[in-house]
Amino acid sequence: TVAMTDTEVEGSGRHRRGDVLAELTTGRDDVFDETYKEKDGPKPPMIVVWKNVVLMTFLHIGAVYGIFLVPSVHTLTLAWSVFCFLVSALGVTAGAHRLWSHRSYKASLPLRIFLATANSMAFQNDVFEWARDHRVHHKFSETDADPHNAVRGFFFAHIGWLLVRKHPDVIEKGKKLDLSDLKADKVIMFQRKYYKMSVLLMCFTVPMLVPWYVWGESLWLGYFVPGLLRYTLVLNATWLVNSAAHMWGNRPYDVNINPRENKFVTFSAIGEGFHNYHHTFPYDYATSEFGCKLNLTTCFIDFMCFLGLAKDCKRVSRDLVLARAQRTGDGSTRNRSG
Ligand code: ST9
Ligand code: ZN
Ligand code: ZN
Repeated sequence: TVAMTDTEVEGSGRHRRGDVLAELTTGRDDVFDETYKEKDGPKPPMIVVWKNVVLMTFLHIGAVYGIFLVPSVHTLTLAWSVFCFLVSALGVTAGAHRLWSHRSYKASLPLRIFLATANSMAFQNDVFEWARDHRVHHKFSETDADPHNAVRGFFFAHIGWLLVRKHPDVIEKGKKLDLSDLKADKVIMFQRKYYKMSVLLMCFTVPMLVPWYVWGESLWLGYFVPGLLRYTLVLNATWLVNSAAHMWGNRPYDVNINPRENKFVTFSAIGEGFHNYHHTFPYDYATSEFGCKLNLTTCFIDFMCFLGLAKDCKRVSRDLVLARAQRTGDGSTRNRSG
């Protein structure tokens, strides 16, 4: 199910190698656009959205309260919380990110329904909006047109960008993206249409009701631990990719960009911390040259391929990775895992 294997690329000579790269990169709206220049003059004022500040504050207070409740929950509730963490995380990593933002593999209808449902459990905006913001993030990385521009500091990249109005360039550039593939996906349009209801159900109600119904956990504990605390942890694990992995770590593939290989983020974001690799080769379904290593999301996609529910995984050849690392990397080739 891997579309472009090493042998295929290696065995076909220099010219063919170029073709493969062209095939991977042309006509894509998630590849860095070097021609974009930020506008001169003063930056537009930051407009705080107080409603979001209040909601995010309460969410995090609720999550801290949830941490104190952890010792009093049933062991099965803890296991259920971990399960909900992993399902919602996959809805973001294997779903919104690798499938819908980057089209790095193909998924059958049942898998897309699962991933969209899991994505609603993660409550990070609907997939259409997530993928639109993510494509501008790659195409205009670390500029005014990047929604979570890490040049504006850790706090802005982590959560601050969700608390203020967007820079006008994000919207201006975002409107020019090709999003026809997302509009044509009925699963995505369905999730967008019923988004609020799906979040209420998947992010809060199901995580709370299952422990109550199946092993008699209190609704209170079910709401605060697998509900609020788990949700807040998934959010922060995701946001660390935008903040920490754009600031701390090695740059083995391209030293000219800010995204880095960050082991801690790789662990907490189930395989999404190989961020220097990912921004260099955004079309690689494994988001790393190491396949399944430290990368639960890649294992999951491989397993889906094995079941026949996914196919056509795009992969960058080892040759190409090595050549690129030699040409633009920071020299940390011995320890490319970050
Ligand atoms: C959340 C998202 O947390 C997290 C995403 C993280 C991404 C991470 C990526 C890293 C790599 C992947 C790794 C995954 C790891 C996962 C690990 C898991 C363990 N293009 O938005 P509005 C237009 S969400 C084109 O209101 P404002 C559009 O017309 C958390 N157009 O802008 C839109 O209308 P419509 C929960 C765009 O007013 C209109 O503008 N959610 C674009 O500036 C207005 O849009 C929240 O907290 C674009 N890019 O407000 C909600 N953008 O919608 C937070 C906008 O009809 N959001 N337009 O199309 C908001 O409240 C607001 O968006 C705002 C900005 C206040 C932030
Ligand atoms: Zn990034
Ligand atoms: Zn990406």
